[in-house]
Amino acid sequence: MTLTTTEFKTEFTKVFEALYASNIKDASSVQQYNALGNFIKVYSSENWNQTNQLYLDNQVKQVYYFSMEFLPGRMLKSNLLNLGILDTVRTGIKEMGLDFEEIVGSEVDPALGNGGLGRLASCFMDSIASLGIPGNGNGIRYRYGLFQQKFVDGYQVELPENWLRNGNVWEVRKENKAVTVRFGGEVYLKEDGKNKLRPIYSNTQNILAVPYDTGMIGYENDVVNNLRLWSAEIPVEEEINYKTVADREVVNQITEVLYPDDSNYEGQLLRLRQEYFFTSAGIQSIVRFFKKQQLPWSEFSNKIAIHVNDTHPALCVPELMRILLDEEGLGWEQAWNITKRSISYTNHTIMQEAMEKWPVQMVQELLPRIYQIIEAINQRHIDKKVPLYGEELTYRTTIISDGYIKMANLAIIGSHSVNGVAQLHTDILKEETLRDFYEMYPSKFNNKTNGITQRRWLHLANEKLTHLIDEKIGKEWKTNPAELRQFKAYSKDKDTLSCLADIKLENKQRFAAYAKEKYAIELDPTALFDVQIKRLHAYKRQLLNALHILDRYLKIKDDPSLELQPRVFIFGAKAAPSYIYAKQIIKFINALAHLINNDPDVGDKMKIVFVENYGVSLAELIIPAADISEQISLAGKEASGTSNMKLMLNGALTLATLDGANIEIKDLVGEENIFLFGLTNEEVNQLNREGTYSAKRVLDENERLNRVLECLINGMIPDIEEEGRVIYDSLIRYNDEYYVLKDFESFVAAQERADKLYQDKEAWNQKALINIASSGPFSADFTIMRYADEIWNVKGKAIKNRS
Ligand code: 26V
Repeated sequence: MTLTTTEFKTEFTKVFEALYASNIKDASSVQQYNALGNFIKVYSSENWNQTNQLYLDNQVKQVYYFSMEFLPGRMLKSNLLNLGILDTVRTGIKEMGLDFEEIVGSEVDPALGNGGLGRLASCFMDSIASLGIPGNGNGIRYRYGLFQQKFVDGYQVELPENWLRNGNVWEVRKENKAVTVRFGGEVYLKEDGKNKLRPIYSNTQNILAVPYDTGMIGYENDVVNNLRLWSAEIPVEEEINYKTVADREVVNQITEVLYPDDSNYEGQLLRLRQEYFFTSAGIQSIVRFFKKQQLPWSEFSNKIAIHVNDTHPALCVPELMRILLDEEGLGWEQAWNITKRSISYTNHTIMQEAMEKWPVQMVQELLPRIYQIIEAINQRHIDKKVPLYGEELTYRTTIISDGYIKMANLAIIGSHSVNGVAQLHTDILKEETLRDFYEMYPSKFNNKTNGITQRRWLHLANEKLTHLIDEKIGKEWKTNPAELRQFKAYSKDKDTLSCLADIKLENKQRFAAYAKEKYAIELDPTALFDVQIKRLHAYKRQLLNALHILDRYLKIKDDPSLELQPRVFIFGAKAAPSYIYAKQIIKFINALAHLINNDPDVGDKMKIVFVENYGVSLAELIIPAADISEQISLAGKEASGTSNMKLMLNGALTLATLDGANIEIKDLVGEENIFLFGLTNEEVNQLNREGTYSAKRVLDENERLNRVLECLINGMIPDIEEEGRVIYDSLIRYNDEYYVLKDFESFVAAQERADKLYQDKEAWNQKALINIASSGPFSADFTIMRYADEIWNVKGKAIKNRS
């Protein structure tokens, strides 16, 4: 199916007129965007329908990716790219006298996730469709996404994110596919006359789950998969029971807003409701689809793979058991085998405070039948494992203990595969965090290092670089990213290196224009752009970055004539609204930025830009403009990281600790093409074991660091009296939990190496090129092929050679 520019213009005009009955030139860019979205929907609808039909007719095995969060980013351009009509449409729009980029920019970026975990889910949806793997996303259609972040006097202020204010062209409401989800009430088991126990419910609250489907368009392969997001509504026949506004609110609340905390578990009832809501709805719709095919139950796990993205959807385990036992009348053993064989689980964090556990009483009251099933799973686990592993080890692995239900334990026991998201992370799971489980089920554990879609993060975000690569090595890499390695052959080619430098400069100019318009900051695009973009968390150590900036500032103040490599420090980070310390770090960095950006002694030697409301769209602007990628978490704490991969793909050099996927980056590019510093995971463990670390001692031994820390409390930085003191205390009084001071010196040394190398533009560009050329293995396409082969056992349309 090819589309000519003329055909596009005719069809697009028709769609517009049908929608708005007016002249397109008078329309707002939102209206133009809406019409273009509708055009794309019509254009791809046949493939969407056919893909569904094909899966059904051939009874192929399908994956269902359950995730509480998806962060798709704007979809207009990526859909055009994947449909193979981006250039045609862009030309057509231009010929019509309209502004393509303005139309693209008027799409709201749906922030239905917090950070890495949600964005990973969306990269995976893109790769699953692009590999032609029969796959579906299952999540929540939040009415409000992650809060909008504003800075007021340098403080983070949160505003509601009404992402649906202009409607949403991509979704299709499917009320014919709605299901009912039951909460609360009482339940008892009753003999059904056929020797089976069936649950009898009373006083339950029944909620209608209505799906909204969005097409996930594969890259030039005619595949359109489905992302299904559920919305909570009052069932029509129960309207009568919801008399007051407050009654109705309880229902609407379920899918009202995304929880903005990705760092700290809080046992909130509404969150548990959300988790069960989308899990139950998803599992019900899977079972309904399976039954339509009239296959025996023994075929279930041959036709269906259910993936649990972190523990948030771990109630998949008891919910599938419930349906198989109670509604389909299967026996326990058969139901349990089906459940385990179908479900797999990914762990995304080892941070103890983020591990989900629910108070027994809460689950008992909200989900009485589910609780009975969890209890039974737990009891059978104990009965089976005590004889094999003894009481001590077995009781450390129970699902229910100390009055809580441990969601990771439920996910591990109820699944056939448990994976970490980078090699080091998986090793830590096996040896430390989940050690007891690894002893019990060694073959369940496996690693799947994260990946990113090169389509959004290179083709779309950095079109110029994409063209350069195409020109040098052809287009094969687009469907087989391992081919990017061919680009290495140009690492000594002066012409290519200078093109690379020009492209980087242009991308930096683009960001500088944004900074100027938005924040009235004048940036020198020839300065070194140093980027740290990720959620604000103590373990990610934005503070270490800021202390280094402060150290540079003091140097300039000592000697304003000092020759220093000019740098622009770019931060993007949201803090969870309840994470006070993280918010204090934001205030500190903003205050520092204010001081430095306005100090005439500094001039162009340093500028700091802390962008407001960091998200997918801003990432697309910042990443192509980066020279340095800051990946400076305390070793052992960052499960993988994914901005590290995106920045590398765009030619930034990584400055990093040996943590998460940074280690794999190092292995791919070689130590000479990365700036490493800091403690290793083993050294951190040893320090923790010894318990003799003294931050105060580090401070006493380092005059430079001492001066830097003094600035937190001596009034030099205006307006951070409280924050400066709290941060100072976290380092000295509370002994620097994340070894910021311990790693300071080696961090500064790494920064100095970077400065020095930047003086030699050719050497720098060479390393940038090697980074780009080495990033193929981080394509999410490869990650997904491994999930497909090793966990899900599903086949794609055309699986290409692996790296
Ligand atoms: C955690 C929690 C825990 C408490 C309940 C609410 C809630 C909501 C979200 C999360 C997600 C935290 C886990 C997470 O985002 N992990 C990140 O996953 C990335 C993709 O695997 C990985 O690259 C990052 O290193 C990891 O921090």
